[in-house]
Amino acid sequence: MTWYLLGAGNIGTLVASYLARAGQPVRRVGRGPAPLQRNLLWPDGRHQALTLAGDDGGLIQRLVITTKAQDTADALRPLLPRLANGALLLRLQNGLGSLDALPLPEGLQQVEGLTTSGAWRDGAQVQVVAENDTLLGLAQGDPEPPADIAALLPHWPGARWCTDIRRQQWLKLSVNAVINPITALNDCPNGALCDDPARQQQARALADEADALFHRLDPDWPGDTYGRALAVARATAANMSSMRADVRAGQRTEIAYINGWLLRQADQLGMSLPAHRLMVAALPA
Ligand code: KPL
Repeated sequence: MTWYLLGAGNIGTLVASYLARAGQPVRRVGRGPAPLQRNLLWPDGRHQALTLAGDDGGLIQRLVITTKAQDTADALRPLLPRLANGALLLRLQNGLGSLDALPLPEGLQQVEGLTTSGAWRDGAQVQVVAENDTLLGLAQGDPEPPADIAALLPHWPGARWCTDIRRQQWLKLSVNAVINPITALNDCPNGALCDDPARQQQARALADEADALFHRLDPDWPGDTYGRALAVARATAANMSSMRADVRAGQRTEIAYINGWLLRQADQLGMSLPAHRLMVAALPA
């Protein structure tokens, strides 16, 4: 069964290389019939030449979504007539809710992924920086992966099936909702959150509001978003957050799918999250 790939960026290319290793054919979708050549290089010197076949206009029964959250609805909308009922979707992107506004067909199996693997691209060369943990799971918490995912996992270093993906996504989102907008607005590296009292105060307000919301959504929410955000900021001190990179590049940010997602949940519960609302208003969506 062919997989289609929406978003042949760095992570998309990495996933395509695992699919190729697993013997599952993969082609790009929505970018015309021309194939795409990529050469992946690993830090230990290994390399893999990858040819991504172009779009054939066929029925989509397997789809990997690795576009940025803010680009997803526009990219996927024209493809909806090709999406089969019961298709398998694998979504790997920052943020939540990127598919919410789309009239998706019935019975989709939507596998959600979280990864901290990293790669960067120079022309056709994709340099893999790190293959870290990748969690894949269904929102319903199914104990077993769909067959095609089970067949893929052994070929994907660091990947494992996860039965509480939603909790893991919320934990990551809560941290991103603190670090990303503060670093983007202040044009500072992640570590700058740890040593500046004004930024710490901002971080505290965002973290406390996120915890209040998640406690309403899940009484077992562990809290301490502030502590977790600071720990991640410290561990990635020299990094440029993805939102800061988008702002610097003059692009739309993921704000509507990180802090904006929190606001949409809060609105439904009649809660106000003023610190997050400020961030949503301040950053380009
Ligand atoms: O996920 C990230 C991002 O930049 O989007 C963090 C964890 C903040 C690392 O930069």
